[in-house]
Amino acid sequence: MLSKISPHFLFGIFLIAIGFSTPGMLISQTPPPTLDPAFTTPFASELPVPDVIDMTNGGNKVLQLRKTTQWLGIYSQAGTKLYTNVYGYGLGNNASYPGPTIVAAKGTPINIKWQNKLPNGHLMFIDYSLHMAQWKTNNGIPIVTHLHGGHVPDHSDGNTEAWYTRDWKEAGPWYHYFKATYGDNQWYHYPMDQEAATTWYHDHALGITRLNVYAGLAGFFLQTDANEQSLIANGVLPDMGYGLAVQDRMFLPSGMLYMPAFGDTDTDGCPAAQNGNTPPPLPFPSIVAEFFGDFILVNGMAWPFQNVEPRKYRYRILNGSDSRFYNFQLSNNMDFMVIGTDDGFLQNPVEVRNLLMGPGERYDVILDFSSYDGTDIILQNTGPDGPFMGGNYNSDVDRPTGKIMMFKVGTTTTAPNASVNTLTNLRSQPFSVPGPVANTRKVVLFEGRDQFCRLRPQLGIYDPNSSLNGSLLWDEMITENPALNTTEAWEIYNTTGDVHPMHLHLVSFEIEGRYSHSGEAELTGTDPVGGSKNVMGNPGAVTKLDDAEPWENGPKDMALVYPGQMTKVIARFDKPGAYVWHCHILSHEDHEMMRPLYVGDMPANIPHGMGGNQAIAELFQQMDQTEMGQNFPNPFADETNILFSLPGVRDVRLELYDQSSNLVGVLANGVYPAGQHQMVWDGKLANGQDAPSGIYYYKLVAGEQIITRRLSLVR
Ligand SMILES: [Cu+2]
Repeated sequence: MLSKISPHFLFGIFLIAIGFSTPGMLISQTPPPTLDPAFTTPFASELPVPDVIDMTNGGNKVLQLRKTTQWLGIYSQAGTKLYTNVYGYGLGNNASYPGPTIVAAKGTPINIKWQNKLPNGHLMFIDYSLHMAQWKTNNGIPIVTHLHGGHVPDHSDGNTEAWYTRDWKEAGPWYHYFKATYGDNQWYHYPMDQEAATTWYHDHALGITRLNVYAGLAGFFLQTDANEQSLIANGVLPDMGYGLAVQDRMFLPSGMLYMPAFGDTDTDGCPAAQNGNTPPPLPFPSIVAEFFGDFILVNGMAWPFQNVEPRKYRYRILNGSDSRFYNFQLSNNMDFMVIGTDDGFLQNPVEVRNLLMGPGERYDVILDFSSYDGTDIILQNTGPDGPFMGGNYNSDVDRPTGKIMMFKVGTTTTAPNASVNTLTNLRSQPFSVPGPVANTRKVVLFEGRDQFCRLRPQLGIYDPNSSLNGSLLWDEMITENPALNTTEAWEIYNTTGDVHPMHLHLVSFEIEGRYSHSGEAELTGTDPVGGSKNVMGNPGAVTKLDDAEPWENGPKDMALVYPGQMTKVIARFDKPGAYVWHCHILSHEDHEMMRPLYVGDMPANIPHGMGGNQAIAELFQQMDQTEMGQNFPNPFADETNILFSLPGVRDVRLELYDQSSNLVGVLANGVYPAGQHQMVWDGKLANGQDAPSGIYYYKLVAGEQIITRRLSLVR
């Protein structure tokens, strides 16, 4: 590994360029310093409650996706509030992160137009080497909104390849297909034909889902029905409850969102590194195998508190994080009373001391504060700051990520206590998916290496008689094709060392149980892009280990699949068309751990497998998406860092201007390779003297592209 730090002096300005990415050279890059979570005192900011858009009477709404600036409860070392640029959803100009909570009722269909108003230049660094949405840089950012847990027609599901840029200027292949097939495809139709559920909407654009969600594109969509309304009206449940969207994040010292973009590689088991070959250089910026932030946000606020009364409260907890599993517990050792799973109620509430949640999962819980007048109760997390491999985790609750939020219990009540208890019937009969099971399929989770030797999780099939047996890329031939209006059992085999939270679109499934199996991944060669092709060896006779956990016995669209195990789910596929299934670790989903799911007869003209993989190498060369972040720290006194990223070799000039548009310095001038580059300005003018306090502009000219940003020097 080679670490290259090249000091240059241009017009007397000191700059450092870190991390040149030159073809054929191995790279070591130095990540920028990040904001220390210790500067933010936990439980000092109130829990935000997103605005509610009540659509229980039906109708149409236009929600706009916009860039906005929001205070996420974080502080600088000096104790000042830091503001953060985020993406949000909202009515008109009122974008917020998380987006407003949509409430709609069974039997009353609604329509939503998700209007993309995001500007050019993503908040996060983009890895163009992934299989991803292909758009031109001056048309905004591709987005597509998926209603997670929604039972909706395929044209309104938010298919990952039905993305579109600002004002539908450009769109993905499935957008065009739906438009050609169904006519207008700007309005999404939600038929509201499912039971009360804690669904949520979030971005799903191919290859940048993790970045769009990280930047803020998520919100609750609560579906209600007559049963739930009667439980509330009769005082069994308190009300519709509070959504708690739990997400981990990292920040730069300026308050800017940060996600590591330095890929890690290890050539063991890498097809491209075999036979003495040198693997291609890692792309920069690069996706990381998994992401774990050091700040915990609930509803977009770092470690908030909520004032509550000594009575029962209802919470819809969402793990909206990229990769982090939480093992929630309460500091006073009280139980969570689980009343519902992802997509509906349990038959009877189940009390648990610990609540394990993988990314994408929701649990509907009651917290009973009745006997805790005047106490502070902390929602804690004993889950790991790394990949979750199952087993019992007991990580320190005193670390920053061991704390989530605080409930401050008052001493008086203004509302009657709800009557719900473990004997309450929340639904007329236990949830089960109607049979008979018409087909059982064996699908497999793999971990291999991509063409750059990066760890790459994948899905695939176990079918030794098929030429497609083994791991499959996103755009290889569709293998999951249930017949319309049939029930299937999916046996999901895990051959990796990690737990993967698996999500199926369209359906609410039943977790039938978990089994042991003997199938192990075997590397058999190279896939169409030069990564590894694995197959699963004979799984042997499977042995049932357990039924679904008691708190999982409701309608689910997420299933945790443990290492060395098979999880069996039963689902009914009752709407035709194109859907997907994937791991909900967003960094896995964006890196090939997603596959199409087509229900019913497949038309010949569907746009799947239209050369996306063949185009990756070309795309990486062609994409002209230069990016430059906000300098950090900002404001600054001594020195500040400016990061920019180039999609290819570019002629670059980074100029510095004062408020009167006088050129006061040049921070970079020359031909720079593809990748991320970091410049440092030491606050000195060309003559070596300290620049005066004030506003300055830094302007990046990279080939045809110009990006200008503002910085502030305060001495
Ligand atoms: Cu995964």
